[in-house]
Amino acid sequence: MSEGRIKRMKELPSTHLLGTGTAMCSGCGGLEAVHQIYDVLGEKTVFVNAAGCMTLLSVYPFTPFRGSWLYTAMASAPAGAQGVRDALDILIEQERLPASENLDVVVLTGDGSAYGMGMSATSGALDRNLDFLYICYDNEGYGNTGQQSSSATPHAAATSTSHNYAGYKKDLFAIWAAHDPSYVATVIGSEPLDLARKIEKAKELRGPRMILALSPCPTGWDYDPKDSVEVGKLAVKTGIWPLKEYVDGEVVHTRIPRERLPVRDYLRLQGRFAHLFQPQENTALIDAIQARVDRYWDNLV
Ligand SMILES: Cc1ncc(C[n+]2csc(CCOP(=O)(O)OP(=O)(O)O)c2C)c(N)n1
Ligand code: SF4
Ligand SMILES: [Mg+2]
Repeated sequence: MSEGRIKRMKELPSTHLLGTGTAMCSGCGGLEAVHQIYDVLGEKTVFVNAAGCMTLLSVYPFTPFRGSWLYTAMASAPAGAQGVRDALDILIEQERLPASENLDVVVLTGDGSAYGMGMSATSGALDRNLDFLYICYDNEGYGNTGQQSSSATPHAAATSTSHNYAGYKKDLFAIWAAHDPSYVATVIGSEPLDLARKIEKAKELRGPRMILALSPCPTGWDYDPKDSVEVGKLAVKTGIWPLKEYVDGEVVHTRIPRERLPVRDYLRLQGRFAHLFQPQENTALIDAIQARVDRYWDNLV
């Protein structure tokens, strides 16, 4: 782990890493996305949250949420969502709750749960055609416990459990689309109009819907918090994070970076990739990362 990242982690209140405090890191790209999503969804929601950084948002009296919140273990948020949805449906059917007070059930989960621990519970909820919105803020690691690698960690990234991550980021968008749900979309906080349009669309639909938000994480990715928006924009402009949606069996790209910037520009800003540039540039590995991105876009045409 780089000295910059160790310093930033030491500066956090100790409660942060224990998941029991109220501190969020400045420049948190996940928080930026969740804030924008909540602006569109509003208060008539129940958030069912899998343990992670965003759990810190629920701590009374500091919570910015004005609706309801249910905390679950990492793997269990979709099961919790099923229970809440069933309870609301039964109360409305028995006329113990007016239909006007119905709530949207929203899972809020990190990538550790979404790509890994919670995958089986999520697949089951999709099979049952559960009416819920599933938001994954993807900071590409177990952020709350010190950025251990997850199945969302990109190839070659340094994490607290890998100097040079050997795996490849799982394609969660494709895994969801294979279940043929109502809606799947990728978003990023640095593209707020694209994000708002997709949340509005998801809000109008019923059945399983996922919003997958790449979430630049200054603490885990090791860059200056002021660069969060820039890192997010580069993820889109280099083609590393395709903005797209799946609806009615079709995948549509909502932004196509016609003249893609080199992936170097994105990698170089982040301490987790510093070993690709120092003490000397690992050209072969950077070229291999570029080739995977090029292949993705070349296969589209
Ligand atoms: C079953 C289980 N194992 C471990 C933990 C401890 N834990 C709490 S948050 C967290 C990291 C979750 O990572 P992710 O889902 O990516 O969310 P992030 O912390 O990055 O926001 C872990 C391992 C837990 N709560 N439950
Ligand atoms: S560790 Fe990353 S995702 Fe978690 S609060 Fe800090 S910046 Fe946000
Ligand atoms: Mg995470």
